Amino acid sequence: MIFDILTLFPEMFTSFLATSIMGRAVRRGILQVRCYAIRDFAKGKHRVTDDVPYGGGSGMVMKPEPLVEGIRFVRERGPEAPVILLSPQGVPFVQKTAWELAQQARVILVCGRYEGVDERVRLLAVDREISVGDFVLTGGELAAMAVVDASARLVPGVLGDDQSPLEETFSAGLLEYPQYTRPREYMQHHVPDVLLSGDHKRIADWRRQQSLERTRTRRPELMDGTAPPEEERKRLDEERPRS
Ligand code: 4GY
Repeated sequence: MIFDILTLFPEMFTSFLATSIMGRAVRRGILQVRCYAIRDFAKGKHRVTDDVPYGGGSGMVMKPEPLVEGIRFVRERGPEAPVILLSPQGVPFVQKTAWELAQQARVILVCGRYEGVDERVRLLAVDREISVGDFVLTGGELAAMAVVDASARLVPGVLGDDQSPLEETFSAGLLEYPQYTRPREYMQHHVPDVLLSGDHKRIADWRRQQSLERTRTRRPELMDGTAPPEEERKRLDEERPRS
């Protein structure tokens, strides 16, 4: 999978792409990430990328020309790819979005800075706009890294064979259950006995109960929907009386 990223600060991505799971995927060639400096597409001696907002107000706005020019350049260098702008005005990025992007051969991410991006960039050069959360960052770079990380780890071969993204939080539509490792007792807190029982059925039941309870108390909106989580739906369907 290829990510092409347009940013004013390509150096922000260096350690992210060199470290841990992402670093290994890049070295193996399963993941390819190319960063392009928006400033390289700005004209004039000073290569200015921002300007004052029409209508007044504080802060600066990203000029349209360097962004539109940069996006055109990147699009021409590779297979067809959706152009995605990261901003708080975007459609919420959720696990389902990550699965969807992980199917793409290439994705182009555009990182804004300052107070915003000239509206004509969206109109002329952007296919979709996504937000990683209801907060305001100083730039789209951290959001882009979140999108790359969450999507790339779903590409076959990126995670080790012992880690499956299919049985984790949000895949089941519920929050993850509590996890423990050694030591058995730490600061007077014991690992729950059930996890030492060796009874796989009891362990699975306990974990599901914990997931349900955790979701109910922390994220009730994940449960108040009409659709029950996938796993529960299957079970309910099997138990359904048929006439
Ligand atoms: N939240 N989700 C986000 C963000 C910074 C002004 C446009 C977010 O995705 N991006 O806060 N981005 C803004 C800063 C220009 C990007």
